[in-house]
Amino acid sequence: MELKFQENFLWGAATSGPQTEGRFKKQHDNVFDYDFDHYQERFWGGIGPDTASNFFNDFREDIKLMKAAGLKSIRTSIQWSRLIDDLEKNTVNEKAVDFYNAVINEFIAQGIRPMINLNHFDLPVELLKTYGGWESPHVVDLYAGFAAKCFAEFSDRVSDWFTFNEPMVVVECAYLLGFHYPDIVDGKKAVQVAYHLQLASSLAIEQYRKINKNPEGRIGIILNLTPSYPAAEKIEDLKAAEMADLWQNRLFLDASIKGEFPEELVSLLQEENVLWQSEAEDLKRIKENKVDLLGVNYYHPSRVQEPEYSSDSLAQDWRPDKYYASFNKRGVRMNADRGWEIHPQTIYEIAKRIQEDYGNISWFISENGMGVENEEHFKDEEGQIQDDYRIIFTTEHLFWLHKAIQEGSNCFGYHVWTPIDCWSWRNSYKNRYGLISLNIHTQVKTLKKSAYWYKNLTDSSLLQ
Ligand code: BGP
Repeated sequence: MELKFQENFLWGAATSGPQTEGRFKKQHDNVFDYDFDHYQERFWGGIGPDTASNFFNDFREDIKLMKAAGLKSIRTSIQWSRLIDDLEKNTVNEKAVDFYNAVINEFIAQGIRPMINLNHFDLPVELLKTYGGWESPHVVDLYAGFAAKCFAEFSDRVSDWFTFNEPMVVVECAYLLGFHYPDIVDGKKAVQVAYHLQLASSLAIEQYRKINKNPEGRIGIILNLTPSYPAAEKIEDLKAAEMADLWQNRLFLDASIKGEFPEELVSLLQEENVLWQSEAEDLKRIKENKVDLLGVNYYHPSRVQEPEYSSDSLAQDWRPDKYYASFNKRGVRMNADRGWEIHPQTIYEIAKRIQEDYGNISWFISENGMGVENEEHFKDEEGQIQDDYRIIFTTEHLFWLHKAIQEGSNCFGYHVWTPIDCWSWRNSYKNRYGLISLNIHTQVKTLKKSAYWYKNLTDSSLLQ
């Protein structure tokens, strides 16, 4: 098999500030720093984000390794909790500006195009404690101010911007499932937080249109799209799949690309008496500030069936999953280490949907990858990790992406998660995703077999 991708296809990788930089000289703690300080035992191996992969100190060496792994582009993030000195007055910290300038300049010097995301779950914890975080419209305004500072400082050299990474993860993990701090389980609050995250994204875009200094500049959002497959072709499961899709995908997708929340969702939330509080003026700003491009993070599909109502669940407060139940299908391919189904064809279906239902907007795969435990067991005699499973995983996903592009999908790139093994939310270093391995004791970083494979691919744009 030989598949050629278009000449200017953007091959790269994705990472984030909070998962790589470490806490060195940071102005504020974000919610994960705070969570770790108070509930260390909740993190795999009791390891928090203190050092991470030491990007703050090692970024020049790390970027050289990324170049060796064939990256032509990178998506990372600027941490609000590092850039801003006084969160209320929105004043920048000059040393942090110097750091991000040095990082951006180094990427450019090494021929790697920097794409910058403004929020990767990393709300400064003071804003949570003082205002209730994303429950508060004031935090939305502060975020738009932070975004404005980023555009003013860096948009002369950065042409691709993203307002949020996976806002639905903040809503679900922090307000419904109790996975992320502040571990609130409250459907009504979750709905309000979802609305505020969308509003914050739109207000950041509004700022961008005023401040951007780059004629080629564009701004988008990164969404974790999880097509929902019904368990069976029966009306109850089909309905469940539609509801999961409305909540998990269409809420942010419609609002970001079409400028409006799905009508079906708004009516339902209204009927249930949990619709968000909104101002007409803000809904207008959401309508006026649509994205230019879309990033899609794809790891696994979602499989749903009709929910089973018990008297307990009926007594609970409103939650979106009262309309659907997620389940793991038996007999499918799994990445057992992470507990995620492997279903590469879904990438093709996502592409088709963007093409048919979302005006074939310019988009790219902003994250896709395979998290594996105990990779040191796959070392050869020279000490190189032989991660053939990762090469197969990536090849299969790219096969389906290529097919969609051949059929007219407006996809301009692919970013693997992630260049160098990084720290992760609660899972810490349990699952490794990198093209480059990290020894967390010595901070030595070594290219895996997949890094050499990726370089061949990105130099030739030829998938074999
Ligand atoms: C995405 C996040 C990344 C990364 C990845 C892998 O949802 O945007 O930050 O963490 O998932 O997930 P995990 O590290 O939990 O295995």
